[in-house]
Amino acid sequence: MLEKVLIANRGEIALRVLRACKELGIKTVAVHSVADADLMHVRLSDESVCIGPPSPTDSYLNIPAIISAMEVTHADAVHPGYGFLSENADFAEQVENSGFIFIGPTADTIRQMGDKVSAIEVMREASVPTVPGSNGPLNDDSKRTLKLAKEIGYPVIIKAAAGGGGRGMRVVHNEKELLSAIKVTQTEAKSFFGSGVVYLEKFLENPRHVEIQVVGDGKGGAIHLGDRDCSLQRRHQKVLEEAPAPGIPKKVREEVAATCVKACEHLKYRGAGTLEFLYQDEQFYFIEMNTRVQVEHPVTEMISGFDIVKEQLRIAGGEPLSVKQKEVTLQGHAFECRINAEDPESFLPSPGKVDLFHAPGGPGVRVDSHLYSGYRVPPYYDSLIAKLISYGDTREQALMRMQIALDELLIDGISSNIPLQRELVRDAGFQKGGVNIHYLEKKLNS
Ligand code: MV4
Repeated sequence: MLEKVLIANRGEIALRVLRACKELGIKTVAVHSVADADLMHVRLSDESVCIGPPSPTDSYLNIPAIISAMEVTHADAVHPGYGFLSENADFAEQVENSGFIFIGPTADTIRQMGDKVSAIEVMREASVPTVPGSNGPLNDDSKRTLKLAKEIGYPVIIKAAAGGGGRGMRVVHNEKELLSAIKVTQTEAKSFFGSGVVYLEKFLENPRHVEIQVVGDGKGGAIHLGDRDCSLQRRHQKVLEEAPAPGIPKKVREEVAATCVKACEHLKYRGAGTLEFLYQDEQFYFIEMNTRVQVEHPVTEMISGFDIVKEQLRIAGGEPLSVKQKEVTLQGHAFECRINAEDPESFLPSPGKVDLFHAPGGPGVRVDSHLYSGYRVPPYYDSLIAKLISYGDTREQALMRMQIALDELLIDGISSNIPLQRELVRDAGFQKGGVNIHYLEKKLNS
């Protein structure tokens, strides 16, 4: 088992990882920027190291500084959380080459999934359903590309292989726009990501974003922990998630999850991962895989009773999966509201001093947050300040509990999206369940 883990992240996820380490009796090292000395997990960790100036490039993305901190504190492993270096294959590689453990998949797996073209190829070979498309990079053969798009049918979407999270994509509605759209996307991709490789897919007009949580032991064993619906998003930022995804037929749900497990077994996938799908007309279409723990992992933990972060630590320590698939029972329903320090009208970040923080409670309520009264939200990082999670035996009960919890939650001194979340949990369309990825933006524009 791991003895000492360095937490290469900040905010709520750093605290989440710290708590998991403590439960497992693992010593902790917090690394933080100059702006983050007052973070809750820095206070609660066994040791802490300041790794640089506030700017993420100089601190949380500074690979030599983090590896040096592992050396001086004699940590044996690093947990990257989400964002920052969590999906950086070069970081994982340098960590391992320095004799430390990267808590996550191998550098090769991260690299393979970071390239969307190769991720799709791997999944397709493992019988995971994918979107009809080029099944590979587009080349200079314009005639062939035009023919392919015609066969697939417009609209189509051009995506950068190195993209993801909504950057480097372009929807094409007819053949006269196709070749120029490809050129623009290639040029853009080259400058954004350093690779101009692009691919083509059928553009799905009204899909939901449904993802499947998996965990692999790195030796060919894997399990899934069901699905989550993350369709409520604004500008590719998720706002409110739930598990399970409502209204999906049992057979469809179970079949896709089983193919995800098969794929992870085939890959010898190690650690926690998420396969992202678009879901439309009772069909799943794989689009990307995330090789990290995700912000929304708590909703899966609530319905499975399974601690995903503790399992990441155990697997990194060389232990087998703690449960078999048959022992995974998914029960009840969970929601997560992301609470951001942002202006409710403009959505611009709203850093500053939290004069008062009061967390809600009661049965089926969980708060993952690093906030405390008097904490100053720095302006340099993501605006996520809390995740409010509710659980219930039914979707209705979980939603009721979320409504009550949102009304109890108090954050004074800074602006937040609490008013938006209070409105969303009372929205008729959302209450009905199964809204698509365009629902929130349409609502906000009306
Ligand atoms: C798509 C799509 C429709 N058809 N691919 C956006 C982010 C990236 N992860 C993939 N994205 C999309 N890919 C096909 N073939 C629509 C989106 C999309 C989207 C996906 C998930 C969640 C929110 C979204 C918002 C706009 C577009």
